[in-house]
Amino acid sequence: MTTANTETAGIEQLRTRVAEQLERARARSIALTDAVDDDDLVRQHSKLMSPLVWDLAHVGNQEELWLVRDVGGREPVRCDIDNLYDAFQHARADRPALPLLPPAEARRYVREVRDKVLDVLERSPLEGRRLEAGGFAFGMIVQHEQQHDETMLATHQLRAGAPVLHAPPPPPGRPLPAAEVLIPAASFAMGTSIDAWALDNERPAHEVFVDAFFIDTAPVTNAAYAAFIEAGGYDDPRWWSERGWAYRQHANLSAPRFWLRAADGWLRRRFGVVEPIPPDEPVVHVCFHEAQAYAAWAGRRLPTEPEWEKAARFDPATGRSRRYPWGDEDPGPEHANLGQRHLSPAPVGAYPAGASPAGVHQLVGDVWEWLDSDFHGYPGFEPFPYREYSEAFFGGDYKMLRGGSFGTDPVAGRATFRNWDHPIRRQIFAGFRCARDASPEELA
Ligand code: AVJ
Ligand code: FE
Repeated sequence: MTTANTETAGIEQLRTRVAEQLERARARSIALTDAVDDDDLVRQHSKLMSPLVWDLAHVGNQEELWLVRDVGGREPVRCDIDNLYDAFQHARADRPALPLLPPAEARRYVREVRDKVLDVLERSPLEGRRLEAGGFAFGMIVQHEQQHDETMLATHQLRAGAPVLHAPPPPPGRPLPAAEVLIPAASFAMGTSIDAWALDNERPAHEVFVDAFFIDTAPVTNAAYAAFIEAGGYDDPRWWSERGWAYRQHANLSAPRFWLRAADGWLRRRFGVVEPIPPDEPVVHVCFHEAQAYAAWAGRRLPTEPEWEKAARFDPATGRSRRYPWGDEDPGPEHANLGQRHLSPAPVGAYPAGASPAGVHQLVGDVWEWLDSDFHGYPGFEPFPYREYSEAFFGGDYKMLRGGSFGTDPVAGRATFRNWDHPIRRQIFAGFRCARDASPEELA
């Protein structure tokens, strides 16, 4: 083939990939909303969450704004509802009271938008203009829908009633050769300037020096976390930050969210099922303050965001940063527990093929990991294409989360992907792992 033909073939492959990703995201949104009746769709299951029918129409509205109107230059599908589905106009708690599109109308709306988008996709050069180059705007909208699908999964977890979601159990755990590994001092390339679908807050790539540190080879398990509870960790302010202790008192925290104390141990409620807590699964549904208190009790600390990303991406053999801990290859079922394939974290050691070069396991998938870092732009950050995706949150009361959970789609599972939330949030699928400084003796 000539160079021009090769390029055309590349663009057509990209077009096919975009169409597949749009379809996969939509299949998931439909599965999560078809699983319950209309009454459940419009109801608020928790003040922390939107009604599911809001998420659905909001996903369609963002798709209309960016792909139909901006990329496609088409007339609005509906110009009367933008304000209703603008996340900055209405807090989640207020959304049920809005004159939202009822379920049947919301479904019709997202279908109509999608039909137009498939036509826009056929006509886009997928190069040239920054919004279209590499299919960026399409990728952004796919990731937006998938992020809302994870939010909808969290709403399902909060919902009372019989189970409506089903999935096979995760693969079994395996013993790990070490509890922690040393990541030697060195600078590494953090973030990316070349990943076509990376969002603005992941850019640009920049060198960061990270001092030597130890990081756990696995996230903290339910069994380890239960030991902290049994040792009185929730009743000893020594382990908590001042803010953390104030919140622990105010909210009367005594265990992860969804844990239930039983006569002979702990149970949990997971998507409507009450079950014994698997000891070797990563703990989930703890807030940043609980993670930090556990780490202090264990004589350790949470990793920082650069430490986490270096552990996840740096390849000492080549000096390069990888796209994922295991390499540049897209996540398969052998690498990581992503994509709502299972409806829980997998036990520690379940993904040996997903380990990093240093031997750190389950960095991607299973649970989001709380980090001791605030949300800021990287040096050279530019908002693109809109301030409200990232920049509006910089410097706010947020802590960083990395690595994705079992509820995160692979399209948002790359190791540069950044997530953030308030340090008190527990409904998200978040856990943590610990780290510690390396002493001079250990480095000698
Ligand atoms: C990056 C997960 C914090 O859900 O608030 C969705 C993603 N941005 N719609 C969120 C997002 C706009 C965002 N998080
Ligand atoms: Fe959104």
